[in-house]
Amino acid sequence: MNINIAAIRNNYSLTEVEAIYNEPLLELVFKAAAIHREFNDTAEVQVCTLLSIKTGGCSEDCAYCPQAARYSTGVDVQALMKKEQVLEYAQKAKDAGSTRFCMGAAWREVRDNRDFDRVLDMVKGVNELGMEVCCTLGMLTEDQAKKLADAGLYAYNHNLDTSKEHYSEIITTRTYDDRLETLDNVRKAGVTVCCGGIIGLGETHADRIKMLHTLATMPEHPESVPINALVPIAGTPLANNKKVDIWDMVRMIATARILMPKTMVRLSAGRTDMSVSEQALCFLAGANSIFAGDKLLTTPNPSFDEDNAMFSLLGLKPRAAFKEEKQYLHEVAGA
Ligand code: SAM
Ligand code: DTB
Ligand code: SF4
Repeated sequence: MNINIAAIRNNYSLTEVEAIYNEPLLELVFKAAAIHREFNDTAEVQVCTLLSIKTGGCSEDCAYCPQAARYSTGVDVQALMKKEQVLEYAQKAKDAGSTRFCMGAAWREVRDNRDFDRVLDMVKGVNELGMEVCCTLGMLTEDQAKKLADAGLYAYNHNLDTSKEHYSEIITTRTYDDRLETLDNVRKAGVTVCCGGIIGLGETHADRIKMLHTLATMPEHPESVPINALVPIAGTPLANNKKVDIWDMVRMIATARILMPKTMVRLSAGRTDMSVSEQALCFLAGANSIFAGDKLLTTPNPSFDEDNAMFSLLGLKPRAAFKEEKQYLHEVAGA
């Protein structure tokens, strides 16, 4: 199939997405790499550090999640962290080279209470450190999204996880439309959108294609799309799912890159099970962001040292904070 390299589109048909996804693997990687070179600096990888600011005890039934209260996963419930402690983590992450800091809470949704006010305060504090601040706190109203924006929030992570059709096999305590509504509220508040999914949930290739189609046909592409490989967690219904094949990860990343040329495609959960060569393939296929630090939210991740060694081996460099905004201001100033 001929891919129109020059255009950013959001009117793909499902058949078009299917055709891209099903290209012979190396052909797909080659095309994704060409588009990546055309739209982005391929040496740059955004480094984002995650911190679980409120852990465990979640009321939802997401079948993959170590933090759902209803599964015995051995994750200890922890109340909302103190702002000072969060800022200490953020400063450490910044010193280690991260330019984005993402705070996660095991909440179904945000409630208008003192805990939310404390999160707003944390957002302000991390923003003042000069980092791009991201949160993932569950469902949001438009008013809550605006409050987060006013506090300086740069991005909001809210994943679709899988296709609309497969969603109810994985989560029954909320709907796909609930997810889409929160994403809409985030957009309306002028916060950038980080939205992706997980592979290895027992979904079919058709489900993956449908999820990518949903993402790529949003009125605006998400600025960032995390692609997670399921980290199977003992005690959850998906504990015994098969390990995700690296070629499936590469195929997802390459298709996402072709469909959404300027989006940050994040090689997310699952890196501890991947070799450097496998991760290099993902970067070649268009991944240009990772989560760094030895913990994701509750599960292990490669250390800063391991990632630094990988970056120097592959000739990659961390992307600066607020790069898009700086470029925009530069262009507006006519420089
Ligand atoms: N509670 C909020 C929510 O659900 O949006 C925010 C935190 S939640 C843990 C953030 C995302 O982590 C989920 O949407 C899911 O995509 C990802 N995630 C959770 N457990 C995972 C696992 N075991 N393997 C891979 N990704 C996982
Ligand atoms: C995303 O897509 N992946 C990250 C982040 N967004 C919040 C979370 C991965 C969590 C993996 C399981 C854990 O560490 O608890
Ligand atoms: Fe886990 Fe978020 Fe689902 Fe809660 S809502 S169980 S934290 S993924």
